[in-house]
Amino acid sequence: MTDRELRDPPVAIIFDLDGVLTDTAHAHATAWQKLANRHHITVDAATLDRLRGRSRADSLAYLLGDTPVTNDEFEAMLAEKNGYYLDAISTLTPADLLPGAREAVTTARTLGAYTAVGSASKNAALVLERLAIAALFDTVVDGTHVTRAKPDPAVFLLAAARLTVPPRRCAVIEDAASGIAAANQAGMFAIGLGAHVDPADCGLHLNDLTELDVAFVLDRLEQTDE
Ligand code: B16
Ligand code: MG
Repeated sequence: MTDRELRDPPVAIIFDLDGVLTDTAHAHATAWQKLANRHHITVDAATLDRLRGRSRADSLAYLLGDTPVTNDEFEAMLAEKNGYYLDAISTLTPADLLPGAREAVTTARTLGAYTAVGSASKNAALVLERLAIAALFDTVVDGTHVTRAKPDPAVFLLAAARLTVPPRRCAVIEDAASGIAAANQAGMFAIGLGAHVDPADCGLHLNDLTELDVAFVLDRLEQTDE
């Protein structure tokens, strides 16, 4: 899997994608807003915030609430929202990596950790390719690989299993409450970024990735066996 020197016992940092490595969280919110406007669904900032990190289908079900739609209408709305999202990210380039993102991943690798992406998005491979960062991850688990979405821990547990690193020696970096809940449920060290997570739910809370002390996190993961 890798030719660099890895720590023994092995440790891993699992990065969420949207809102952690790049600001596509904003593009998702704009796409949901467009869909809502076109279908006369009322949506406010608090509702959009609750969609953060959740799968496309879970998000639409939440937006619709009790509004009855057929399966075909539901699928058509999912496709419509994804069309708006794909339009919004059509100009994505490596310049759209968030501050500190590339440094955090490369430092983790230099210091001997496995690196992974754990995203709910079915567009994760496309986004990583546009950011030109896919090669910096030992494994990528996304919405095409799991059926149960965050806050279910499946996406993070599959990443840990692929890397053969026990969950207690994995850290997860997340911008969404649903992702922090998934990390805690997985028994991983939950690092929350920004204003959309409750610091009380996080093992560590930072404003953004420029504040991340990777060496501190890796040392802490190693000590979970002591
Ligand atoms: P898609 P993450 C999540 O990605 C987004 O935060 C969330 O807003 C989106 O609904 C979900 O992916 C599904 O994305 O429609 O592209 O399949 O934050 O888990 O990287
Ligand atoms: Mg996210």
